[in-house]
Amino acid sequence: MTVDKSPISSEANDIISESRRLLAPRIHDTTRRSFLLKGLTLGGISMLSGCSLSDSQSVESALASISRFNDRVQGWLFDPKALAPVYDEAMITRPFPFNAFYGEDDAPSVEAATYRLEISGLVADKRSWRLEELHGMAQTDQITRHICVEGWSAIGRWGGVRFSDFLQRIGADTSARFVGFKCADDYYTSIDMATALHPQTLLALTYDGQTLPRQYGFPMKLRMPTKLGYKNPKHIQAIYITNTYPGGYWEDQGYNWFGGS
Ligand SMILES: Nc1nc2c(c(=O)[nH]1)N[C@H]1C(S)=C(S)[C@@H](COP(=O)(O)O)O[C@H]1N2
Ligand SMILES: [Mo]
Repeated sequence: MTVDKSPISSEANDIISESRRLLAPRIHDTTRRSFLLKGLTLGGISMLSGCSLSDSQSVESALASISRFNDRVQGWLFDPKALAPVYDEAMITRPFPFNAFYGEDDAPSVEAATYRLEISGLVADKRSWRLEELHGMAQTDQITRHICVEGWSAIGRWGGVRFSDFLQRIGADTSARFVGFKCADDYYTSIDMATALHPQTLLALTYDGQTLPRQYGFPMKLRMPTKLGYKNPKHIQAIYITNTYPGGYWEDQGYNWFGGS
């Protein structure tokens, strides 16, 4: 038998290390991690969840409680200052892949002129926003890799308003736990406040220097290179700040809620 010893391309290496970073919580303190994870035997699980694991319903609620536990550990390990890699313009994937829970032709068409971004929950200023007002705020651009759990990744360039600037502008209670998103296609998701405030989290209005195309999320998407694809909502219509767990379209079907590094 021959073993292929050819070096992995730097592109493949990048994808592997970035996926690893996104899928596994980054470990800064190994003692803390092993302390937390060693206890996760079946006995520990039943203690954690208060379930006897004797029927499928209690197994299911035990698993749900592990998932919540994982979210808490990941949130705790999230490093609010660590930056995701950025790439050169030459590395942008063309054409950029489309994905949604429906086909590309069914992506919603949102009317720019009548569009209003609705704001609710724990914020001082709940007035809605017109697109021109968002374009009037300071804009920034970044080239980052989008990783989808369906097994593909692609590099793209998104531009828009730093989400932390926006949250500050609307007087969001940044001590709240969650930011929730409702989309024009009935997709929905939510993120932790630490990621909402991360410097690379963008309220993206453009793709590759152009108005965000319809299928990629017009009029805006939240772009987070620290999170997996399904956490990045397109066609955002409403944003709300809350302490009540909002879940998400895929998250409610079993995908990990934290979904990132
Ligand atoms: N509104 C909305 N946002 C969504 C989705 C969706 O179906 N609807 N799919 C998610 C998933 S699973 C992925 S991989 C990315 C795909 O974004 P893209 O079309 O720009 O590649 O959008 C995410 N955000
Ligand atoms: Mo995805």
